[in-house]
Amino acid sequence: MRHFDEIKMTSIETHFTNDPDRAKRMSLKWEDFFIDYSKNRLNSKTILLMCEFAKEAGLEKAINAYFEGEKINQTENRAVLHTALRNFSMDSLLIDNKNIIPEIHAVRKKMKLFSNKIISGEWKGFTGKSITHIVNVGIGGSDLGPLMVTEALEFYKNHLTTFFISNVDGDHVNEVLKKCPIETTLFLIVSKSFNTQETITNAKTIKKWFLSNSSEVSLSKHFIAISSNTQKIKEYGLTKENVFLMKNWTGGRFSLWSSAGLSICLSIGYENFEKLLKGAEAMDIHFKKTPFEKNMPLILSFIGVWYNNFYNAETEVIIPYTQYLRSFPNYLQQASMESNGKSVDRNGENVTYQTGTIIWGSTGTNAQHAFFQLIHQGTRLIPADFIGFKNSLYKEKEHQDQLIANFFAQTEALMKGKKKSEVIRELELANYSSKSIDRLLPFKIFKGNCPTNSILIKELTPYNLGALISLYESKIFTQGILWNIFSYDQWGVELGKELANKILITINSRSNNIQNKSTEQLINLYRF
Ligand code: G6Q
Repeated sequence: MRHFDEIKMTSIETHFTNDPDRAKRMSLKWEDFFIDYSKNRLNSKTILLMCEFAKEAGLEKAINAYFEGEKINQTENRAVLHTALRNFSMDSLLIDNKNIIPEIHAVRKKMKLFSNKIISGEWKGFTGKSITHIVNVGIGGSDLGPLMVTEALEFYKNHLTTFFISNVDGDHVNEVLKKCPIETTLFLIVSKSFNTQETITNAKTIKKWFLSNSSEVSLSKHFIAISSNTQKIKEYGLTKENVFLMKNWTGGRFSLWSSAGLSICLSIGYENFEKLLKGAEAMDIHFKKTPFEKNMPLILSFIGVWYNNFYNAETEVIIPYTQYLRSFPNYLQQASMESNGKSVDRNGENVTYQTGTIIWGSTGTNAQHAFFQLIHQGTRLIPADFIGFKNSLYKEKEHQDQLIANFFAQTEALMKGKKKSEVIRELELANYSSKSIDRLLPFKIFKGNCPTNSILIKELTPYNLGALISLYESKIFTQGILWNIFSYDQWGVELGKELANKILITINSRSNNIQNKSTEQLINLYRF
């Protein structure tokens, strides 16, 4: 706190004046990644103190426990092992006295064989035609990750058309079915629990649609289940050959690395899917082995905590300067907010400080023409992560130069703002009268001093995307340790699932077990 008081009034620009080497010192390089975090309201001492804080919080031990499969998801008594799904060097990892690695390899092999058959056209639908369309049916973690990655890697995509159905909104499922040829569409029902209302309802509707023009025996040619609930899959009508198993140590929001990522594997082929995993593994190794002060996920997590808990910033905005990453802010929103949206610490006590940051964002340059106004001139402090790629995939130099110029210009403008003298000079040059200048001045001044991290990556490849996702996963993990909360349960989400079922019973039975007058009024309005 003393350090915060010392530097809180120092602007980012003044930090640059005080330390001419700052840009170099506050930049990190790793493989194809470059992170410049010098445009922040902090100095080297801040990072040093955050490193000490992390040590005191037992981060090193926590990282080992995480990767070694200790049951760190204590409220559900589970290990958190999405990292094992992308580990290519380990032969053995014991969970409840069972080595889980051979099983991971077996699932990956099954994904490889299956996706090869679908992509090559060897797998035939019920009329003997090859598959042309893939539909992923799932919600939350069983949707957001696969959707985001499939979009992000569109450049590497094969001939298969891919759709995602998530919402229980019947219009959503019907709009997608309208575009799916029944003879050549493969449905992936992705639900770890196979008990999620939205997914099961959509799966039943799709099955009915399918059976209206084919027979039960054809189901196995068009439906795949990805789940850990073998009993429910059987009830749905699928046998073990059409099942890809998920394990309970794979958290939904971190499941794209598992068989839940089958839609990714089908879209870009197994080799590219493996590259995605390998990129994530490489970033995991960086996270585990790099000293705190040079560690990318750690530095990002320190900066997040710094603004959240000292400057009381409430949100963080993510701006990828590529249209491919249009769903990345959405994906991170779940990964971060579901993990760290907790108000009870690891001892079960209410926390006395802010935890999970609100994550939002959209692509640049589009966002510049929309909500950037509030970041530049609004009343709130909104730290931003700018993410860009040095090379564009179609090598459109004119476009890429403009895109990157906007990225750099915005981080510069957010930091510098526009000073009174600059505004006066600008208006004088445009021949404004001194009266008009006085009147316009307050509106045209930008206070600046808005913090940004610049994440510049060589190219959007499957490998680099894997590393980017893993970078943020480790940031989220670290913040959970610093805030002393459990990041891997989601009781708030479970509550939502229960409540909807209760109201549904009321709607269908016409009885009334709802206590609240407002809810009752809404139900009545809907029913009659
Ligand atoms: C993720 C959450 C949640 C979950 C969905 C779908 O971590 O637990 O988003 O992924 O509720 O759950 P199922 O995969 O069990 O259908």
